[in-house]
Amino acid sequence: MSFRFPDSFLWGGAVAANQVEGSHVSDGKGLSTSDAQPIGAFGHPVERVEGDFNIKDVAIDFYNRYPEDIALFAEMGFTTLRLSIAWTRIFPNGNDAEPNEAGLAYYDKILDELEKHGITPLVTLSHYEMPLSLANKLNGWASRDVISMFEKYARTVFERYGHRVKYWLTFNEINVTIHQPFTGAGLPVDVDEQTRYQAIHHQLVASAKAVKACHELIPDAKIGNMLLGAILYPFTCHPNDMMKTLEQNREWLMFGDIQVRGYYPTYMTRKFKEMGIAIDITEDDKELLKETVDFVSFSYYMSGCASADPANAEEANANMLNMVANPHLEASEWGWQIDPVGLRYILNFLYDRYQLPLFIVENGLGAKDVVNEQGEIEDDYRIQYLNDHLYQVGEAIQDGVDVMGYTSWGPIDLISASTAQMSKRYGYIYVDRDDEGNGTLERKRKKSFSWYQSVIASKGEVL
Ligand code: BGP
Repeated sequence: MSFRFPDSFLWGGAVAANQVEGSHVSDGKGLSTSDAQPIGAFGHPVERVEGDFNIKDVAIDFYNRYPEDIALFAEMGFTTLRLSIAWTRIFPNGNDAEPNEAGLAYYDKILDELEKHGITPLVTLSHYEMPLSLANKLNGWASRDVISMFEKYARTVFERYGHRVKYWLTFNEINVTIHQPFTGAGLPVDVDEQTRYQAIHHQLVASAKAVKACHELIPDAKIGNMLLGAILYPFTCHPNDMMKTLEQNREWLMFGDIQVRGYYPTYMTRKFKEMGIAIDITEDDKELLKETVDFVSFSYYMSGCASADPANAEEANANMLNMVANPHLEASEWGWQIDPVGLRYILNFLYDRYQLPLFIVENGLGAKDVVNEQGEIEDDYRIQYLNDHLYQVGEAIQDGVDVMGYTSWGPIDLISASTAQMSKRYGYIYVDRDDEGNGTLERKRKKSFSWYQSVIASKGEVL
């Protein structure tokens, strides 16, 4: 591409506390939903059983090895790193009277390290975890009381880090509460629809409270929402498939519409009525929802199709996002369909809808990498995937979309959210650890490492 990305474009990678840090009870940290999952990240074992193996207890030991890892990110030329703060490092039980100073001090050290390398932090307040004690006692976001607890946590970290963190996100993939109620929201897996949507409402109000607090406490910061950008195409051009696609896309766009526009869209209030759901929305809630985000961020891994044909219902129901496979696309080993053009499409689509700056905060290819006899990892498939997607980001920018930056998912191998495995790898940096927890945790540059380095150095010109 002879196109050069704008100088202001932020280049980097994205991680989440529970998928990299480990040290799950160090320095006073409390347990979170993600620590209570010995098998299958999205399960619902609320009780942590002593002696159970949870791969995230050590994860990739970023808690101790962050100086080496951040130095490697800097070597690739990162200008930004997306990371999350673990709520339970700051408030171990979610609602403690005082914050845990050791937890606060840990993120000071991370931010020092980023500053040393000139890397701009982009911080997610809540990435797929909530204090286990709130999940156990209150069913997590089902309780309205959690809103003020989250606000206190958000205010605490804004006050502590606001002088040097200028980019924030509220909830990671907030729309996933529709599909996976436990990990991010602390709800029981068999939650009824009424409770689920009430909990979602509480999360949306809490997100708006965080936006308000951020604007008050750090006036020069920008805070965004974060959506799982699961864009759907119609399976055929049948009008019913078109309508089905519109409806299914609105399941996730509802979150963006509320967080950007400040109120529930009518298509949603109609749907609630049809579902027999009555959400408790107070006048105060309505006022708060008007505190809207400064930018929209999203993850993008795949696209899929929506079909109104009952013949496709079984296929759609078999996966979390109710997608029907697109016959024109290849898929990853985990069945995620690879669609670089879809990234250009979703960028244009979201920009047309919201007219706000967009940030791609996750994108990447999970794969089982092999270390060859020379000790090298030749991940050409990953280079191909990322190259093709970034090329389309360049196209979208030329279409006129305001794109703030790109952080690929898992720049260093980490624990997969959906499988709780180490072997689904995304990194430019290999970590020597297997699904059973064996390995030295040694870091190694993959082939994609120097590729990404050259992309950043050339501001996208080599794509
Ligand atoms: C997103 C999550 C991340 C991450 C990624 C890849 O949905 O925000 O936490 O893990 O997906 O998914 P997986 O790890 O399941 O491959």
